[in-house]
Amino acid sequence: MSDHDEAILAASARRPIVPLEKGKFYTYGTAGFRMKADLLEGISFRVGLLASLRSRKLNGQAIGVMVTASHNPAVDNGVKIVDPLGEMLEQDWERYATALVNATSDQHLVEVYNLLAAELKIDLTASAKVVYGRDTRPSGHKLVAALADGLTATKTEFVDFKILTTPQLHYLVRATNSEGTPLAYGKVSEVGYYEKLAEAFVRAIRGRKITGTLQVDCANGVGGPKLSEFLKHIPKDKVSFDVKVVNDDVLRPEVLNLDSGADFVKTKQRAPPNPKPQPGVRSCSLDGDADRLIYYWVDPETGFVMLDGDRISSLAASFIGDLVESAGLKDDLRIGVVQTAYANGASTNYITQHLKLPVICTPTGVKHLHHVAQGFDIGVYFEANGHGTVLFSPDAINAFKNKEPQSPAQKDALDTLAALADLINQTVGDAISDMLLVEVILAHKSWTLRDWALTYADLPNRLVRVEVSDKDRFKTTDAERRLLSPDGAQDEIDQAVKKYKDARSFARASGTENACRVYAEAATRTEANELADRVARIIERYGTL
Ligand code: NG1
Ligand code: ZN
Repeated sequence: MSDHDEAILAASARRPIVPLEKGKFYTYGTAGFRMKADLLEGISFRVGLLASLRSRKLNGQAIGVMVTASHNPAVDNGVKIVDPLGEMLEQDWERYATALVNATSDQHLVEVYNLLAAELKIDLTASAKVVYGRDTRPSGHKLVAALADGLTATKTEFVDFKILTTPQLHYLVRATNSEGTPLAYGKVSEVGYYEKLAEAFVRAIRGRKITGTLQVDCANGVGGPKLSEFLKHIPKDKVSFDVKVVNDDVLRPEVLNLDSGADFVKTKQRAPPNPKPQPGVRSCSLDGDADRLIYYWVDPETGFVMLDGDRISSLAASFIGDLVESAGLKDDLRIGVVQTAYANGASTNYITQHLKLPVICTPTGVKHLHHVAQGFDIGVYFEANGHGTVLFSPDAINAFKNKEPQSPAQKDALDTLAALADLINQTVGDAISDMLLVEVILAHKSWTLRDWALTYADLPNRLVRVEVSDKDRFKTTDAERRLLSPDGAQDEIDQAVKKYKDARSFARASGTENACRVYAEAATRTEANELADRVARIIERYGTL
């Protein structure tokens, strides 16, 4: 038993876990622990214990904790752990988090804590540090207080960065751990984040002109005030960037993610109703914690057109691929694109056949994409829902900075690449950083959103949510593109897909909700809808057997 025991026991009694019905457990999923906020206080406290263990295991490096439920309604919240380089918690540790959170009593919690420390050979007297932040949800306040109790009980040093976007917290974790080293990621402050982005943005734009106004819908989440703050850091004499921030009301919690935001736009495939969409305006939406981004405009002739994560991915891959070629680095650096099964088939074709870049498909959840993207010198990864980023290897960054340019054009390409490596958040998908990337690319290419949309035509597609009695019976293989069980379900899906042209469909259990998701795409809208319905019925039938 450690000398933390009594403190943990006492604090745990003040931050109890809400027991679940028999046989049910809390699990650390794709998005950490996420549920109704009133279930989360005890969980947040226990996450504090876990974060302290993780920091001690990693020689006192700072671990991050973010309190957010992203695009979910205001009554939800979530707690997520961030590793020292700003990445998602290492997968092995998810089960330790799950074990702590499901301890059945205060005493049992202390036992699990000490058991983990022993098993993982953690010195509980070593120093530990945690940095944390939260989005604008009112429940966040109570949850970080519970978290701080866990940190205090375990004698962990902590910094409360208050209200942040999720990517800002990831930035701060990495900045904290790299401070004073040759790999310093940036100043350890929210202002440091703005300064880094603004400086890199000016360098990446290189005097090119951004045309027209960009309207940014912030889902009434934390992205609104943070984007407004960022904009103050752009030097007006160097870049003229006309941004209209809308849906940035963070004072009324009930409007968070309501009929607005990247998730609304992507799932409803239409512009938010407020403010009333004006034809031709270049627009984009962030989600509630500003780590997803979707572009769109309402065309006076054809109506709503959306540019989602797949589009951002192919735009970035194409632009960076061209720059690498102009910089004379094509033979030195491997560029690749990472997608999930939800990527539109047309985007995959465009990237492999037109851009001639390799594409790897991984299971859903950015931790999988991020990991695979690290295998390239330049790894572009996005989920179709608009979460993603571009990762640059140390070799790539070294080449941008140190390669001797053979011509002014080569120098220009190298300088732009170096600026992009600073502009693009290397820790996690970041809607504000990704938005600046898109604006830089459009300015360089002198493209409108229509020019961008013309690069390829999306296959019509549909995503359906299907309620089932036990989603865990649905097991997948091949990066979630095929069902292994229940027996016979995949055969039926295959038969259904065969009936349609250019069709593809798959079903999987959601990692964040108690349901299955069915995705279908086909040559026409009618066919895509019909196929989605058919497969949804198959899943419904197997789901209630
Ligand atoms: P689930 O619920 O596992 O489908 C959803 C998104 C993921 C990811 C996570 C985490 C879809 C189809 N799924 O996962 O891409 O973003 O939430 O937020 O968009
Ligand atoms: Zn989010």
